[in-house]
Amino acid sequence: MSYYKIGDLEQYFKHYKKSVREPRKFWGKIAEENFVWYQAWDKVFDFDMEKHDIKWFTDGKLNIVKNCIDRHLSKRGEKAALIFEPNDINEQAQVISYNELYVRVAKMANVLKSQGIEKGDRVCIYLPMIPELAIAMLACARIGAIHSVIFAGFSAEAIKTRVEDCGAKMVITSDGGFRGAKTIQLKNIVDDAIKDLSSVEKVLVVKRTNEAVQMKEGRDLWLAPLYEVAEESNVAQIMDSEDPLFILYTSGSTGKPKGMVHTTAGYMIQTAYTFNNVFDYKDDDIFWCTADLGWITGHSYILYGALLNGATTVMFEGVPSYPNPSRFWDIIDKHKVTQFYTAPTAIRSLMTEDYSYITGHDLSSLRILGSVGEPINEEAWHWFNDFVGKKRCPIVDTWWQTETGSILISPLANVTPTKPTYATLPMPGIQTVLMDELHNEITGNQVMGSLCIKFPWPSMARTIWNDHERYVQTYFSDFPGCYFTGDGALRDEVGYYRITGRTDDVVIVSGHNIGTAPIEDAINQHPAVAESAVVGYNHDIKGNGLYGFITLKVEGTTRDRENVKKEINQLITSHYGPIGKLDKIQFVEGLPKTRSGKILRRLLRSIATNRLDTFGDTSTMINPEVVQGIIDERQ
Ligand code: 6R9
Repeated sequence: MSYYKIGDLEQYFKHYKKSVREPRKFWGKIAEENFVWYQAWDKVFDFDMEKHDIKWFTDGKLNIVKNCIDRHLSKRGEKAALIFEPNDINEQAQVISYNELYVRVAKMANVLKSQGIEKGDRVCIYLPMIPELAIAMLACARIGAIHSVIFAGFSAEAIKTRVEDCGAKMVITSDGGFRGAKTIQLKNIVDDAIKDLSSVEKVLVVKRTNEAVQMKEGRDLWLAPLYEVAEESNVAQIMDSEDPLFILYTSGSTGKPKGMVHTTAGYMIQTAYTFNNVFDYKDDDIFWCTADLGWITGHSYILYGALLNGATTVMFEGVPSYPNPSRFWDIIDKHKVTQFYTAPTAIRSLMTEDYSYITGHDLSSLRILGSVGEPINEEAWHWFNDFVGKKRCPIVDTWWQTETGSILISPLANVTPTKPTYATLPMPGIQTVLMDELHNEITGNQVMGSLCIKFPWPSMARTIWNDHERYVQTYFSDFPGCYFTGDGALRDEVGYYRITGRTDDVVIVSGHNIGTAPIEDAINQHPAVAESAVVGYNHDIKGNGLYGFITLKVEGTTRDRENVKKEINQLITSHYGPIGKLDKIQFVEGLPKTRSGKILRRLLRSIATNRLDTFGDTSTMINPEVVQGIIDERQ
């Protein structure tokens, strides 16, 4: 019996049970039957939960890139691996076959080696969404270097913190990057970031925009001449199952960003497995995930999960609004995309555009839609379902984290019946539990609590780079014996999970615990509202009051604002109950967001509570320009 593919709901329950009762057998079989190894593992897992030392597939030897590329060559060498859609509609898309990808990765790997990069060295990659980004990641993995991708929208300060923390020996960047109508001068930003850092020996520069850049003698090298002369084949490095594959930084509510360390075998197996089942992958699919590769979603599903399955994956350099808001629909139509995986923030922004941007595009190739990054509000869910999926594509609302490596709670397309705003059921192998304030497990259904996982899973991050103590403190100290996700969730009458937001975002109003996501859901039903974020602030009578920051759709801005406020509170009362009514409402130009589209509620809370000194790490903010306006007009 094979456990790799789940065919129907009954089989899902069967596999789930098996994964809990006999995890060694379950994961062992998946690992054995679907991947190539140089040497088999000794134990499927080995945990020391005193030290939080977690190992999967001990002493196994493999290379993830051999699994992503080499083993596909005999069967699907000419199949498209990557489709690159450039920012500029006048530039031709590139289709890169598995054969070509092999050569490009091998050449890049040889360049890295020629510049002194060895197994275990850290390489930071600060590139726009161009094929070289994916190729550089794979080249690192091929030679055993640890990649750490830094999103190309980050500031010099954010790069500095990351490069310094991981002690990178090399930075790979480009002269510049195209993003919508803008050009960003990446090389200049890198120069600024690393001027005082001694660990960086080489900066490798890809040509993309032809910006003029300064090349520092002895440190900076253009990629092209080195790449030109590099050998077209490369023997992949033999890696241990637990050798680090990459470090990816994620920001916490306090302190510097955390360098989450993912290792080789467990990450490989679970990203491949979840890609295949969540998106009901079939051989001829064209998979498009709109995330940036600098985000965990890009790592696991644009790149590794997709290539491990021999899939065709689309990489888009630009933004949804350029040259106009029909760009996403253009791309789906042009490349005949079958799976479209995006974020609620993108859906909400496209929803505010005229429907005519969608009509005229043939979206009939679509089979499956996906959402990730934030709770998807009900209105966005329905719009996605009705107008993009035309009510015939299942929506997989996938819940997971940088730390979890792969999707942990999600419907399986064409297997799990969906329910708007619910991430539904845990993946096989994932033992989700809800905990109360006294740290006891809450059993039964129709309950709410802190979402924890009580058994390790293969793709979980193993540590925080250089700070194992912080790893233990952050994830394993709140609920002893369990991994704490930081999110709250409710479990409905059939056992489906709905994520209610970060538990930091729970507000206690007059003694009632209020998750902000369902209130935002109600607010977003208002026809004039584009987006909303609700946070708590100190209130003399209620303990905490609710403060709503709201952006209006263009047509909403002409309405009488006092009326809109009243209607919003009426909506909350009827959908949620009067306890959720907002005490303060502020209409704002934009909500502060992270690069992956998450609303920075922490920052809004600081503004609402008048504590402007508690902003914390804001290096991941994509639109700092909106903050001052919000502060100036705060109520
Ligand atoms: C993959 C990713 C993780 C946090 C997570 C949660 C929120 C992600 C979600 C979701 C509700 C979903 N989140 N997916 N909330 N429903 N489908 O986003 O990783 O950037 O580390 O963020 O995002 O709060 O804890 P990351």
